Amino acid sequence: MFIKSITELIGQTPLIDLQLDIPNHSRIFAKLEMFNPGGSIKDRLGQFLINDGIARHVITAETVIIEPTAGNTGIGLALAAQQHHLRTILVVPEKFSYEKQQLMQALGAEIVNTPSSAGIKGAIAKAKALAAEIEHSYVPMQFANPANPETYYQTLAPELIQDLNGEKITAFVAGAGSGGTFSGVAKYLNAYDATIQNIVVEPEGSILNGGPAHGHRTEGIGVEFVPPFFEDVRIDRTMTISDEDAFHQVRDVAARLGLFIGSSSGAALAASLKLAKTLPENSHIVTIFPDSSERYMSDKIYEK
Ligand code: MET
Repeated sequence: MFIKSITELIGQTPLIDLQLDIPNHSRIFAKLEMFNPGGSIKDRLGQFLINDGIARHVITAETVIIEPTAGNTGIGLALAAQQHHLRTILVVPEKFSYEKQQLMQALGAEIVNTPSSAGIKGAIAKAKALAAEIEHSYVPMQFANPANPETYYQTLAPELIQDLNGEKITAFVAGAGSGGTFSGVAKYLNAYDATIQNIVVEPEGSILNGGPAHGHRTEGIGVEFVPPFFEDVRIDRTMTISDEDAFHQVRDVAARLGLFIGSSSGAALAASLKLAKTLPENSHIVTIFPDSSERYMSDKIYEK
């Protein structure tokens, strides 16, 4: 394969049949998004948000990009912004992994940290405040921009259909942070086959199940407010997964399948396995593995 820019490698990731031994012969397929060049599913989003801003003339040569992020969206944005030499400021709650923050800076982005206790809402507020101060700034705002679900509607979702080559999908299972991946893919899949069930995954401490908001170790998913993108998508079930269950899967797939996955992938797999038990024989579950464990080594992701 010959390429002229690393960004040519965004998308067209593999879909793996995990070949798990599930008693009712159901199969779980996972989209391996860690194979994007920036190491996560958010490369797709970064590229789409920058191209969308340029197409709408809200991004010009002098624009300063500002975005609140848990890190992966920041890496994706920094990668795309670098191609256009755009100054990029990423607002990141300090709790998010050291590796992700180093990678954003290595790509040339500046980081502004906000207190972990203020959550992602604190980072959103800080990004808005910076945008009000800094001239020629543009906040893509992944938490509200319809281009976020649109990214996955146009790229990842059709890839799933192609990858499966006509195999029926029983359920789509995905975590939600901004909610863009879940909503965009669910919408596309339901237009293709309305019988596909959409299952959203959150860690304990996220609010979708009505429980109290609190911190969790599972990183990159979990919401402090219901994503606006959920308004026009059918959610068949919300599954709340403990950190313990998510990290158990992280260790298990490394040991058994040779796969390095982050904790949001671990949560998606834990939910898929629980769901499989409730589905008919020979069901097909499709899920997403957003990133790799390698960007969480400083958080001791493999230690019990
Ligand atoms: N996963 C998205 C990001 O990396 C949203 C995180 S919200 C917990 O920015």
